[in-house]
Amino acid sequence: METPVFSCGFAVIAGPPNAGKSTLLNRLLDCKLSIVTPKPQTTRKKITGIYHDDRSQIIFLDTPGIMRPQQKLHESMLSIVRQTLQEADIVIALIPYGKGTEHIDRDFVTELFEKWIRPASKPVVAVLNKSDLVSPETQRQIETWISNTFSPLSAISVSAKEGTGLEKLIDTLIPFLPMDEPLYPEEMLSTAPERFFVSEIIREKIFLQYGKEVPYSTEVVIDEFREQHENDPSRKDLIRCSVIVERDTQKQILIGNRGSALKKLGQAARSDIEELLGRPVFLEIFIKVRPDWRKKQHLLKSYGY
Ligand SMILES: Nc1nc2c(ncn2[C@@H]2O[C@H](COP(=O)(O)OP(=O)(O)OP(=O)(O)O)[C@@H](O)[C@H]2O)c(=O)[nH]1
Ligand SMILES: [Mg+2]
Repeated sequence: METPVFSCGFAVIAGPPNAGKSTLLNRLLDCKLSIVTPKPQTTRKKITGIYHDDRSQIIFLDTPGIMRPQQKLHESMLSIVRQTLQEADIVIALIPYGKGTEHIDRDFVTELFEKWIRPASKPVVAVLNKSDLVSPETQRQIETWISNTFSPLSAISVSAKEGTGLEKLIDTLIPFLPMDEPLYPEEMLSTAPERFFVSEIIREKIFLQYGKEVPYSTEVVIDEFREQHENDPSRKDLIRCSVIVERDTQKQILIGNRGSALKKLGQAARSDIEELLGRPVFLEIFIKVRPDWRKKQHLLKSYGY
Protein backbone atom coordinates (compact mmCIF):
# COMPACT_ATOMS: atom_id res chain seq x y z
CA MET A 1 0.00 0.00 0.00
CA GLU A 2 1.26 3.43 -0.84
CA THR A 3 1.66 5.82 2.10
CA PRO A 4 0.07 9.22 1.51
CA VAL A 5 2.52 12.10 1.18
CA PHE A 6 0.69 14.25 3.69
CA SER A 7 -1.54 13.49 6.68
CA CYS A 8 -3.61 15.71 8.91
CA GLY A 9 -5.87 15.01 11.87
CA PHE A 10 -6.71 15.43 15.54
CA ALA A 11 -4.81 13.85 18.44
CA VAL A 12 -6.28 14.24 21.93
CA ILE A 13 -3.95 14.08 24.93
CA ALA A 14 -5.81 12.67 27.95
CA GLY A 15 -4.67 11.34 31.31
CA PRO A 16 -4.44 12.02 35.03
CA PRO A 17 -3.58 15.45 36.48
CA ASN A 18 0.15 16.23 36.54
CA ALA A 19 0.97 13.55 33.92
CA GLY A 20 2.75 16.10 31.76
CA LYS A 21 0.05 16.54 29.10
CA SER A 22 0.66 20.27 28.72
CA THR A 23 4.43 19.80 28.84
CA LEU A 24 4.11 17.27 26.01
CA LEU A 25 2.02 19.65 23.90
CA ASN A 26 4.54 22.45 24.39
CA ARG A 27 7.49 20.20 23.61
CA LEU A 28 5.89 18.89 20.43
CA LEU A 29 5.15 22.43 19.24
CA ASP A 30 8.45 23.79 20.53
CA CYS A 31 6.51 26.68 22.04
CA LYS A 32 5.05 27.45 25.43
CA LEU A 33 1.38 27.36 24.59
CA SER A 34 -0.22 25.44 27.43
CA ILE A 35 0.49 26.45 31.00
CA VAL A 36 2.55 24.07 33.15
CA THR A 37 2.96 24.00 36.93
CA PRO A 38 4.01 21.37 39.47
CA LYS A 39 0.46 21.45 40.88
CA PRO A 40 -2.26 19.04 39.66
CA GLN A 41 -5.36 20.37 37.86
CA THR A 42 -3.57 23.26 36.22
CA THR A 43 -5.33 22.91 32.85
CA ARG A 44 -9.08 23.49 33.03
CA LYS A 45 -10.12 23.80 29.39
CA LYS A 46 -9.29 22.32 25.99
CA ILE A 47 -6.04 23.74 24.61
CA THR A 48 -5.49 23.50 20.86
CA GLY A 49 -1.94 23.36 19.53
CA ILE A 50 -1.12 22.79 15.85
CA TYR A 51 1.99 20.80 14.97
CA HIS A 52 3.48 21.17 11.49
CA ASP A 53 6.16 19.22 9.62
CA ASP A 54 6.83 18.12 6.04
CA ARG A 55 4.69 15.03 6.29
CA SER A 56 1.91 16.07 8.63
CA GLN A 57 -0.22 18.57 10.42
CA ILE A 58 -1.41 17.29 13.78
CA ILE A 59 -3.95 19.26 15.78
CA PHE A 60 -3.13 18.32 19.36
CA LEU A 61 -5.84 18.88 21.95
CA ASP A 62 -4.60 19.12 25.54
CA THR A 63 -7.26 18.45 28.19
CA PRO A 64 -7.82 18.82 31.95
CA GLY A 65 -6.56 15.93 34.08
CA ILE A 66 -8.98 13.09 34.71
CA MET A 67 -9.78 12.81 38.45
CA ARG A 68 -12.66 11.97 40.75
CA PRO A 69 -14.84 15.09 40.75
CA GLN A 70 -15.31 16.81 44.10
CA GLN A 71 -17.26 19.85 42.93
CA LYS A 72 -19.16 21.32 40.00
CA LEU A 73 -16.04 22.86 38.45
CA HIS A 74 -14.47 19.37 38.27
CA GLU A 75 -17.59 18.00 36.60
CA SER A 76 -17.37 20.75 33.99
CA MET A 77 -13.68 19.98 33.44
CA LEU A 78 -14.48 16.29 32.98
CA SER A 79 -17.23 17.03 30.50
CA ILE A 80 -14.66 19.05 28.53
CA VAL A 81 -12.46 15.91 28.48
CA ARG A 82 -15.39 13.76 27.37
CA GLN A 83 -16.38 16.14 24.55
CA THR A 84 -12.79 16.57 23.39
CA LEU A 85 -12.27 12.80 23.18
CA GLN A 86 -15.08 12.76 20.63
CA GLU A 87 -13.05 15.06 18.37
CA ALA A 88 -10.10 12.66 18.26
CA ASP A 89 -8.83 10.73 15.27
CA ILE A 90 -6.42 9.17 17.73
CA VAL A 91 -6.12 9.38 21.53
CA ILE A 92 -2.85 9.66 23.40
CA ALA A 93 -3.46 8.08 26.82
CA LEU A 94 -0.74 9.86 28.77
CA ILE A 95 0.35 7.99 31.88
CA PRO A 96 3.21 9.20 34.07
CA TYR A 97 5.96 7.07 35.56
CA GLY A 98 6.48 7.80 39.23
CA LYS A 99 9.19 7.34 41.77
CA GLY A 100 7.37 4.80 44.00
CA THR A 101 8.37 1.13 44.02
CA GLU A 102 5.61 0.27 41.51
CA HIS A 103 6.59 3.16 39.19
CA ILE A 104 3.02 3.31 37.90
CA ASP A 105 -0.43 3.60 39.46
CA ARG A 106 -1.95 0.39 38.08
CA ASP A 107 -5.37 0.98 39.63
CA PHE A 108 -5.61 4.42 38.09
CA VAL A 109 -4.41 3.19 34.70
CA THR A 110 -7.08 0.47 34.78
CA GLU A 111 -9.76 3.00 35.65
CA LEU A 112 -8.51 5.37 32.93
CA PHE A 113 -8.81 2.70 30.24
CA GLU A 114 -12.09 1.22 31.45
CA LYS A 115 -13.99 4.41 32.22
CA TRP A 116 -12.54 6.83 29.69
CA ILE A 117 -10.45 5.39 26.90
CA ARG A 118 -12.50 2.33 25.97
CA PRO A 119 -15.91 4.12 26.02
CA ALA A 120 -14.52 6.79 23.66
CA SER A 121 -14.08 4.03 20.99
CA LYS A 122 -11.12 5.72 19.29
CA PRO A 123 -7.73 4.36 18.24
CA VAL A 124 -5.44 4.77 21.24
CA VAL A 125 -1.73 4.87 21.82
CA ALA A 126 -0.48 4.53 25.40
CA VAL A 127 2.27 7.06 26.05
CA LEU A 128 4.27 6.62 29.25
CA ASN A 129 5.74 9.97 30.22
CA LYS A 130 8.55 10.95 32.60
CA SER A 131 10.75 8.11 31.34
CA ASP A 132 13.67 10.11 32.74
CA LEU A 133 12.55 8.96 36.21
CA VAL A 134 12.84 5.19 35.62
CA SER A 135 15.30 2.65 34.16
CA PRO A 136 14.94 1.31 30.59
CA GLU A 137 14.22 -2.10 32.11
CA THR A 138 11.27 -0.73 34.10
CA GLN A 139 10.01 1.01 30.95
CA ARG A 140 9.99 -2.29 29.00
CA GLN A 141 8.17 -4.10 31.84
CA ILE A 142 5.46 -1.48 32.13
CA GLU A 143 5.05 -1.09 28.35
CA THR A 144 4.53 -4.87 28.19
CA TRP A 145 1.99 -4.83 31.03
CA ILE A 146 0.01 -2.03 29.35
CA SER A 147 0.11 -3.70 25.92
CA ASN A 148 -0.99 -7.07 27.28
CA THR A 149 -3.68 -5.70 29.57
CA PHE A 150 -5.31 -2.95 27.52
CA SER A 151 -4.22 -3.69 23.91
CA PRO A 152 -3.51 -0.14 22.72
CA LEU A 153 -2.06 0.28 19.20
CA SER A 154 1.29 0.62 20.90
CA ALA A 155 2.91 1.62 24.18
CA ILE A 156 5.69 4.17 23.94
CA SER A 157 7.88 5.72 26.64
CA VAL A 158 8.72 9.39 26.31
CA SER A 159 10.12 12.21 28.37
CA ALA A 160 8.23 15.39 27.51
CA LYS A 161 10.66 17.28 29.70
CA GLU A 162 13.77 16.02 27.90
CA GLY A 163 12.17 15.58 24.50
CA THR A 164 12.94 11.88 24.09
CA GLY A 165 10.69 9.42 22.23
CA LEU A 166 8.74 12.12 20.42
CA GLU A 167 9.75 11.19 16.86
CA LYS A 168 8.47 7.69 17.47
CA LEU A 169 5.25 9.15 18.84
CA ILE A 170 4.70 11.28 15.70
CA ASP A 171 5.45 8.23 13.49
CA THR A 172 2.83 6.26 15.41
CA LEU A 173 0.16 8.94 15.05
CA ILE A 174 0.59 9.70 11.33
CA PRO A 175 -1.12 6.56 9.90
CA PHE A 176 -4.28 7.46 11.87
CA LEU A 177 -4.69 10.97 10.55
CA PRO A 178 -7.51 10.84 7.97
CA MET A 179 -7.04 14.03 5.95
CA ASP A 180 -4.47 14.37 3.17
CA GLU A 181 -4.28 18.16 3.23
CA PRO A 182 -3.52 20.62 6.03
CA LEU A 183 -6.54 22.17 7.74
CA TYR A 184 -4.73 25.30 8.91
CA PRO A 185 -2.07 27.63 7.49
CA GLU A 186 1.52 26.73 8.30
CA GLU A 187 2.19 29.61 10.67
CA MET A 188 -0.88 28.97 12.78
CA LEU A 189 -0.10 27.58 16.24
CA SER A 190 -3.56 27.57 17.78
CA THR A 191 -7.18 28.31 17.07
CA ALA A 192 -7.73 30.05 20.42
CA PRO A 193 -7.60 33.87 20.55
CA GLU A 194 -4.72 35.80 22.15
CA ARG A 195 -6.88 36.86 25.07
CA PHE A 196 -7.38 33.24 26.09
CA PHE A 197 -3.63 32.71 26.33
CA VAL A 198 -3.28 35.95 28.25
CA SER A 199 -5.77 34.74 30.86
CA GLU A 200 -3.96 31.40 31.05
CA ILE A 201 -0.60 33.11 31.68
CA ILE A 202 -2.12 35.01 34.61
CA ARG A 203 -3.57 31.77 35.96
CA GLU A 204 -0.18 30.09 35.66
CA LYS A 205 1.50 32.85 37.65
CA ILE A 206 -1.17 32.51 40.35
CA PHE A 207 -0.53 28.75 40.52
CA LEU A 208 3.19 29.37 40.83
CA GLN A 209 3.06 32.24 43.31
CA TYR A 210 0.36 31.21 45.79
CA GLY A 211 -0.11 28.10 47.92
CA LYS A 212 -2.90 25.91 49.22
CA GLU A 213 -6.43 26.58 48.00
CA VAL A 214 -5.80 30.01 46.43
CA PRO A 215 -4.93 28.88 42.87
CA TYR A 216 -7.82 26.42 42.86
CA SER A 217 -10.29 29.09 44.02
CA THR A 218 -9.20 31.47 41.30
CA GLU A 219 -10.45 32.20 37.81
CA VAL A 220 -9.20 34.89 35.41
CA VAL A 221 -11.48 36.89 33.12
CA ILE A 222 -10.24 39.35 30.52
CA ASP A 223 -12.60 42.36 30.71
CA GLU A 224 -10.91 44.49 28.07
CA PHE A 225 -8.18 43.92 25.51
CA ARG A 226 -7.66 47.19 23.69
CA GLU A 227 -5.17 46.96 20.85
CA GLN A 228 -3.76 50.43 20.49
CA HIS A 229 -0.43 49.77 18.81
CA GLU A 230 -1.91 49.35 15.35
CA ASN A 231 -3.10 52.95 15.12
CA ASP A 232 -0.22 54.37 17.09
CA PRO A 233 2.85 52.13 17.62
CA SER A 234 4.02 54.28 20.54
CA ARG A 235 0.94 53.34 22.56
CA LYS A 236 0.87 50.13 24.52
CA ASP A 237 -2.05 47.72 24.34
CA LEU A 238 -4.31 47.84 27.38
CA ILE A 239 -5.34 44.62 29.09
CA ARG A 240 -7.84 44.82 31.94
CA CYS A 241 -8.63 41.63 33.77
CA SER A 242 -10.48 40.38 36.81
CA VAL A 243 -9.12 37.73 39.08
CA ILE A 244 -12.12 36.00 40.64
CA VAL A 245 -11.81 34.43 44.08
CA GLU A 246 -14.31 32.79 46.40
CA ARG A 247 -13.68 34.61 49.67
CA ASP A 248 -12.46 37.90 51.04
CA THR A 249 -9.56 36.18 52.84
CA GLN A 250 -8.32 34.90 49.47
CA LYS A 251 -8.56 38.42 48.07
CA GLN A 252 -6.33 39.64 50.92
CA ILE A 253 -3.78 36.89 50.23
CA LEU A 254 -3.71 37.74 46.51
CA ILE A 255 -3.13 41.41 47.26
CA GLY A 256 -0.58 40.80 50.03
CA ASN A 257 1.00 43.28 52.35
CA ARG A 258 0.42 46.76 50.88
CA GLY A 259 -0.24 45.21 47.49
CA SER A 260 3.19 43.60 47.24
CA ALA A 261 1.95 40.16 46.17
CA LEU A 262 -0.36 41.58 43.51
CA LYS A 263 2.45 43.74 42.18
CA LYS A 264 4.73 40.71 41.89
CA LEU A 265 1.95 38.77 40.14
CA GLY A 266 1.38 41.61 37.67
CA GLN A 267 5.08 41.87 36.85
CA ALA A 268 5.50 38.13 36.28
CA ALA A 269 2.38 37.91 34.14
CA ARG A 270 3.16 41.03 32.11
CA SER A 271 6.62 39.78 31.24
CA ASP A 272 5.24 36.53 29.78
CA ILE A 273 2.32 38.27 28.07
CA GLU A 274 4.72 40.66 26.34
CA GLU A 275 6.81 37.72 25.22
CA LEU A 276 3.72 35.98 23.83
CA LEU A 277 2.38 39.05 22.01
CA GLY A 278 5.79 40.40 21.02
CA ARG A 279 4.88 43.92 22.15
CA PRO A 280 4.63 45.92 25.38
CA VAL A 281 1.32 46.04 27.27
CA PHE A 282 -0.34 47.75 30.21
CA LEU A 283 -1.81 45.11 32.48
CA GLU A 284 -4.42 46.03 35.07
CA ILE A 285 -5.60 43.37 37.49
CA PHE A 286 -8.69 43.72 39.68
CA ILE A 287 -9.61 41.18 42.35
CA LYS A 288 -13.27 40.30 42.70
CA VAL A 289 -14.99 38.06 45.23
CA ARG A 290 -17.69 35.78 43.84
CA PRO A 291 -18.68 33.50 46.74
CA ASP A 292 -18.53 29.78 45.83
CA TRP A 293 -18.20 30.45 42.09
CA ARG A 294 -16.90 26.90 41.59
CA LYS A 295 -20.24 25.50 42.75
CA LYS A 296 -22.54 27.84 40.81
CA GLN A 297 -23.65 26.71 37.39
CA HIS A 298 -24.42 30.18 36.02
CA LEU A 299 -21.02 31.57 37.07
CA LEU A 300 -19.17 28.52 35.73
CA LYS A 301 -21.02 28.99 32.46
CA SER A 302 -20.12 32.67 32.27
CA TYR A 303 -16.44 31.72 32.74
CA GLY A 304 -16.63 29.29 29.83
CA TYR A 305 -17.11 25.95 31.66
N1 LIG B 1 10.62 14.39 35.35
C1 LIG B 1 9.71 14.77 34.46
N2 LIG B 1 8.79 15.71 34.81
C2 LIG B 1 7.87 16.09 33.87
C3 LIG B 1 7.86 15.55 32.57
N3 LIG B 1 6.82 16.11 31.90
C4 LIG B 1 6.22 16.97 32.75
N4 LIG B 1 6.86 16.97 33.95
C5 LIG B 1 6.52 17.78 35.13
O1 LIG B 1 5.25 17.37 35.63
C6 LIG B 1 4.54 18.49 36.18
C7 LIG B 1 3.16 18.61 35.57
O2 LIG B 1 3.28 18.93 34.20
P1 LIG B 1 2.04 19.46 33.36
O3 LIG B 1 2.46 19.48 31.93
O4 LIG B 1 1.49 20.70 33.94
O5 LIG B 1 1.01 18.26 33.61
P2 LIG B 1 -0.50 18.14 33.09
O6 LIG B 1 -0.72 16.70 32.80
O7 LIG B 1 -0.76 19.09 32.00
O8 LIG B 1 -1.29 18.53 34.42
P3 LIG B 1 -2.79 19.15 34.57
O9 LIG B 1 -2.94 20.28 33.62
O10 LIG B 1 -2.81 19.58 35.98
O11 LIG B 1 -3.73 18.01 34.31
C8 LIG B 1 5.41 19.72 35.93
O12 LIG B 1 6.14 20.01 37.09
C9 LIG B 1 6.32 19.26 34.79
O13 LIG B 1 7.56 19.93 34.77
C10 LIG B 1 8.86 14.58 32.22
O14 LIG B 1 8.96 14.06 31.11
N5 LIG B 1 9.75 14.24 33.22
MG1 LIG C 1 -2.07 20.66 31.86
